[in-house]
Amino acid sequence: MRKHNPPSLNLTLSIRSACDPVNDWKCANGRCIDAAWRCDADNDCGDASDETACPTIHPSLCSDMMTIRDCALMNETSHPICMDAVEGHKYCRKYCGMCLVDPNVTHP
Ligand SMILES: [Ca+2]
Repeated sequence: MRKHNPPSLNLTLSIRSACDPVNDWKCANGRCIDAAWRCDADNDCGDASDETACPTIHPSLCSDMMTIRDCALMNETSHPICMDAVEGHKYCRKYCGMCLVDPNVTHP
């Protein structure tokens, strides 16, 4: 039997009206994005609201070398990665928020 393509794709699927409270972040324009996309230096909302009111970490200090699970594990060791602002934000860019709860963390 020959496959056939659906007559049209529903392009509205990517614009959800309700954000998942756990996994999503709601843009100022109402769009929902993956919460991990907030403050990752990419304009994912379209209005850049996901890149406003971000932690005062210079984007150049951040990269995506570790997963959120990796970062969580690193924070559970005897030398939590979040106690070192440089390393923490270098390796856990998308999860910088994980490292901003301790006021003793020093920033370069
Ligand atoms: Ca973003």
